[in-house]
Amino acid sequence: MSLVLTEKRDTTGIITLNNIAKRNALSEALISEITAALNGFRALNIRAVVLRAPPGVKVWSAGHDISELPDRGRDPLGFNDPLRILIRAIQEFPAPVIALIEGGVWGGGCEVAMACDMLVATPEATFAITPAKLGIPYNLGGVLTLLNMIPLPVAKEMLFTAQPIPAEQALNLGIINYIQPAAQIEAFVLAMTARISANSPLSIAVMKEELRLLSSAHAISPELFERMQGARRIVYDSDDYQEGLDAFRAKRQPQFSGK
Ligand code: YXS
Repeated sequence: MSLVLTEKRDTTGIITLNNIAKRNALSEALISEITAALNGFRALNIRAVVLRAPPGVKVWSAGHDISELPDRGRDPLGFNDPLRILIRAIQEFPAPVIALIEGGVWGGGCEVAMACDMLVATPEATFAITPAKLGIPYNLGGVLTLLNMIPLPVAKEMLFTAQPIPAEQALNLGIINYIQPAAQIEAFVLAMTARISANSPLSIAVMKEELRLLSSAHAISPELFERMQGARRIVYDSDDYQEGLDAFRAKRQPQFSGK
């Protein structure tokens, strides 16, 4: 069974995350189907992509597939982790990718949505960034994606509380572009992609790449990077990291010791 559905409407490509039973958890298999769809769209004259879940879902994506996270002792979010590969594929796709959000967006699913160029959500949509709930040390690139989208105090609140924020708050903060009722959201997003498709794809592609390069242009010294990696290693080597994984697998609340 395909984990994603793909569709071409004129010059718009639509990718629908379709593993509802697992709440569209971002497994390696699901991610490879999304990246394959994006690569397929590159070969066609696609001028805008919509990334969505089926209409009416309660969960857009439950984030990284926790069953695929390594036990303690290995970086869970290394450069070649599938989630990191997907984030880069979206950011480097040479046309705008619009996230059409219905339902809850969790963990790495928020970073996937926020790696998109624009977000349109239903009023019921929520956004929760949850590494702290699982004892996971988010990675620098991921934190930068969030920092480019969310005002610092709110980014800290979302990361430290792991609680969802509602679509209205995300709209007020400029994290999402529009809120649209579920009955109108697809037509609204397709009207947006039609406007984009009428403009110069070459001009849009170069401006998207300029914005990506400038927003990720942060001078980090080797010493600073190594210091952060060392701090992250203490976390993914910790009892707490293992406890977060074990608790999710056992469907119980984690008890973090701080060790
Ligand atoms: O028990 P079965 O086999 O039916 O499977 C259940 C869940 O185990 C599964 N599932 C997941 N499997 C792997 N990874 C996940 N992230 C994940 N989420 C869910 O899907 C089946 C249905 O789940 P269930 O019964 O809990 O559904 P629900 O409708 O009652 O609740 C939906 C959620 C999303 C509220 C709930 O599933 C949930 O809280 N999921 C975990 C959300 C989360 O914390 N995601 C962060 C993952 S780690 C990550 O993204 C990054 C590494 S980080 O944390 O750093 O941001």
